[in-house]
Parts: sequence; structure tokens; C-alpha cells
Amino acid sequence: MALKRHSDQLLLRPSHVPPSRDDFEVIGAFNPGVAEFEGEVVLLVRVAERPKEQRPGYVPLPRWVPGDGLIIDWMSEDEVNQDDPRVVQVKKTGRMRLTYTSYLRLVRCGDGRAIREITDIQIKPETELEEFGIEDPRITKIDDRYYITHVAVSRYGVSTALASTDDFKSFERLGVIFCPENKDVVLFPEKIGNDYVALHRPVPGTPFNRPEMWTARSIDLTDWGRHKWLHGGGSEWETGRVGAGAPPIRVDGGWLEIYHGNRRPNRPGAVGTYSAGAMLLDAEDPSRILRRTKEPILTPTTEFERIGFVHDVVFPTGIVERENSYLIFLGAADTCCAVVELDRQELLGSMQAV
Ligand code: MAN
Repeated sequence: MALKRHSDQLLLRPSHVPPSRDDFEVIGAFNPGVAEFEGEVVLLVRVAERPKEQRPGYVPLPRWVPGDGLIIDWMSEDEVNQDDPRVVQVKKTGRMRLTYTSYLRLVRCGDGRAIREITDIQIKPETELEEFGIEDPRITKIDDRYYITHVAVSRYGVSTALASTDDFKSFERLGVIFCPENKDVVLFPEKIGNDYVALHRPVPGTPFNRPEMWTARSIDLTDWGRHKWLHGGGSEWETGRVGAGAPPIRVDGGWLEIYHGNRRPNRPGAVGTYSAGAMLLDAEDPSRILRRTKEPILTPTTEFERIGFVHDVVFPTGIVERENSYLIFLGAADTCCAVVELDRQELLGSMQAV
């Protein structure tokens, strides 16, 4: 049963964010990475934009060219198949292209419950491995530095890259850490044993299985190995996909991970509802799940979670602890950012032994 919400607030809509160019429109400001920095909550928001111009019979497909910036490839409608608003498939090659492109923008939120400032600080695609956009950041503070994992989309596939900062002004780009197809990578906030630990979500090409969550270990944050299988979605609401949501936080008895699950859609092209669940991972061996919510803790409920670019999506990407509650930041309907406040005891008590 979904948990009672103290509050569920819309934080940011696409219309709040200026487009990066006059000939583009912002269609999404969602899936925010979250950190506490200099006494306030800051978000790195995924801003999705598409060209404004329409040419009858053509679809515009944006792409970043290193050195040149954003360009548009116009493709005739006969050359592509489209049954998902987010992507087209080029008939001749069978390859996918995104209908929009994403970059990251820093937004300051005070105590986390309202937007204070939409800044000009941005992380834009830079390399060929990011030519179709950078997406879905997650932020983890390790010692005195903030590490940002984000999706990098290109003709080479959907991978995850790492960046770091200590001032949220300049960002060091550390390159791709999980090769295609791999998304939903989150880092633990401290070493476990002698290692950094990540959750990641490889997507199998040969469908022996469905996309599942794994753990990996590293001694330097850039080279990852010692992979272990973690979770493959055991309940009805997570039959399609599962992936890490917020970076794990330490709680009594282990690590709390808020993750997402998607219900496998029953018709081609449909996306299927995205909900959120919680799991408690073993403190010393986070590849062991101790407890888990059988039912989702959050499902799309409000209008902004139900209706958007992709309907029926709650996609948790960050968590902030408050005295007796957690603020859970999420992308709503692949369109907006929202924050939900959940009671700490109720959330921790909702997980059952596996
Ligand atoms: C899926 C969705 C999109 C995303 C692409 C590429 O289609 O998660 O939001 O843009 O994958 O990562």
C-alpha cells in the first residue's frame, strides 16, 4: 500500500526554465539530482528541449556536435517509425534517435520545499558520447566532494558517466564509468570495507532476463568491477524495469535505497506505470537485500504525476533527511520536479524481510 504523504508538492515546471536557445522549447524539467550544499538543497535538473520549428512531413532530431553546439537533423516522416513520444526508429538502420535533447541546470531550493533560484549554471553535453544529451543525474557527497553520475546518450548507446565538483560552479568530467546500456547508477556516500560501491542497471540485449539492479565495487570511483546481482523485480508493479532511484543513505540496520519499478506494459509502444519502492541493504555487504517493500511506497497520484510527456511516472532521484521525515525528490510524468515528504518511521517500517 502506498504510504501516506505529509505533502506532495510540485517544485518546477518546464515553463519555469528558460530555453537554452530562442529556437528551442523546454518540454521537461525533471529527474533532479539532489544535494545539500552550503546550507540549502540544490538540484541539478534534467532540462529537456526540442526544436520549436515544425516542417510538415519531417521530424527534427537534435544533436550536439563537439565544438559546434546544438544542431538539428531533419528526417522525413517516411524514414522513421514512432510509437513512443521520446524516440523514433530510423527504418533503414533500425537505430533509435531521441526527439529532444537534455542537459543539466542548477536550481537552488532553500529547505527543499520551494524553488528559490533557477541559476545559469549548466552541465551541457561535451563529448561525442553525449551527443544526444545528458540525463538523470544522481548526486552523492563523498568526503568533501560531490560526485554526479549521469546518463550519456549517443550513437554508441546509453551509458553512465561521472563528474565531480566541490563548488557547484565548475565540474570535472571523469568520463564514462558504465558502458552501454547502463543507467540508474548511484554511488554510496562512503567506502564499504576498502571500496567505493555503486548500484547500476545493465540492460540485457539477449532477453534471458529483464533489466535488473546490480552492485559493483571500485577503489578509485572510475574503474568498476566485482559485479553482483541485486534485484530483479519481485512484485507486480515492477515486472518491466527496476533501477536505483536516490543514492543510498545510512539508516539503523543498513542502507536505505529508494528505487523505481515499472509495470510491464501490455501493448507495444506503451510505457507502463513507474512507481517507487524501498529496500534495506546489508551494512557491510550491500549486495544483500535484508528487507523490501512488497508494494510500492509511491505511485502516480497527483495530476502532475499522472499527466505529462510520459503519463503515470514517479521517478525518485534524491533524498534529504529531516527530523522525523524524508524529503523524496522525483521526476513526475517525465515533465516536472516534485518533492514528497514521507514519515521516517512509517517508511522504515514498511519494508518486510525477504
Ligand atoms: C528512455 C527514457 C528517456 C531517455 C532515453 C535515453 O527512452 O528514459 O527519458 O531519454 O531512454 O536514455
